[in-house]
Amino acid sequence: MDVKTYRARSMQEALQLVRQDLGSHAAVLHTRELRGGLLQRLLGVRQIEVTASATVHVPSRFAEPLEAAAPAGGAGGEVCGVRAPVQRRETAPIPPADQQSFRDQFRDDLRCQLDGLQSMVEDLCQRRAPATGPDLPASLFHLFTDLIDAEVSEELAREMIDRLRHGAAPGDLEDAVLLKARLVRMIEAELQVTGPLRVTPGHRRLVALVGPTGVGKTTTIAKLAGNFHLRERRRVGLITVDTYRIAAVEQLRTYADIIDLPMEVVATPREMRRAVERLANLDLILMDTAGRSPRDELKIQELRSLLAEAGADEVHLVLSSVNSLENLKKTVRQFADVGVTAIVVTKLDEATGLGTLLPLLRSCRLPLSYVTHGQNVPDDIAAADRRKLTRSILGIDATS
Ligand SMILES: Nc1nc2c(ncn2[C@@H]2O[C@H](COP(=O)(O)OP(=O)(O)OP(=O)(O)O)[C@@H](O)[C@H]2O)c(=O)[nH]1
Ligand SMILES: [Mg+2]
Repeated sequence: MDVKTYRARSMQEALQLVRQDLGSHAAVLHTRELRGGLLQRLLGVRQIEVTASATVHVPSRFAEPLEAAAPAGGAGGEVCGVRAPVQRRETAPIPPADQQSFRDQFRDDLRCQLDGLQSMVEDLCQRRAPATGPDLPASLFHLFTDLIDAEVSEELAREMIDRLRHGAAPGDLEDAVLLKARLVRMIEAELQVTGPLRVTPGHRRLVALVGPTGVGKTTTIAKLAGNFHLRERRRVGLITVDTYRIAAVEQLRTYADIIDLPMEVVATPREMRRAVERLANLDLILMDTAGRSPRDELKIQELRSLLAEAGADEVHLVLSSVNSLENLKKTVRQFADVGVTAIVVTKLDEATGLGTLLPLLRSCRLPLSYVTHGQNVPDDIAAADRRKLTRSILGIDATS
């Protein structure tokens, strides 16, 4: 059986190869667009594969629409010069002169359809990947791959490279340093931060930390308490509403004892009111909460009423940087009801790439307050800093 495969950058080129090799009567058996490697896709390089045969006679891939369009009884058409056999039907014979005009009509119709299809596909490719067209300069290509390596979503990476490209004068595209500096500024602008908690002596501020289980809420509370009490000499107290597990209460109590802080354990809204009253003369009350599965609607509502009863000034949602973007987005959505005002990101020391923060913050429109980068209390915490985070995302040495 004589079946051959041809590859080219366009359908027209592929069919030309078929014609040259197998002659104008070859049958097109199958066509497809190959996905290609990442590099080819990024550069917008297309590859079309056509399978054809000079001897096999089966209905061509192009035959069906032609048959429908053609008058009954056609013995076969020519597809851009390549024969496309059609199934025979029992119909009245067509005079030879008419057969010729049918074939001509066939060919013209098919050419129109193919041209239309090709420009539609090209148009779609351009719309999907405007920044990564065939002539993407190497400097931008490297920045694009840097963003992908940092786990920035492909959509946002494309958008940033596109903005860089369109904002650049022709000479700028050769200047890798300049482009990188612009990308740094672009990322910094994406990262909204709150700065450290504003704790003023004599003005009690109540800050609650909420989030899924095991993300580091209690450890972060201990770090904040340690810093504000031991280093900034503020009067700090702790409340825990995590009464589901004795170990959780004991965990916070251990920190309260070490740092020497008052601590209240609260199980009901009524107890909450009294606890807040007892700590009323402090500068900062930090409230620890039980890890909530974002799927547990009832517990989220319970948390909401406790926070409302406490009159929390700020609610920080604690998220682990180890989680996937989809997971993080889902968590943010499911905690939306408790009135989150900022995001704390933990476990930066364990993250493989911090680029997920960019699409996350863009989608939830919340600022970052703190980041934590280890288990040491109270050291491994810092107020979120745009410049440092951007450098971490792009893997730029902190000293450069
Ligand atoms: N590597 C690393 N580990 C951390 C960090 N923050 C917290 N952890 C660890 O994460 C684990 C869970 O921390 P917890 O503070 O108990 O987490 P939690 O959110 O209070 O957990 P639940 O109360 O069970 O919901 C502990 O082993 C912490 O030491 C961090 O920034 N980096
Ligand atoms: Mg805890």
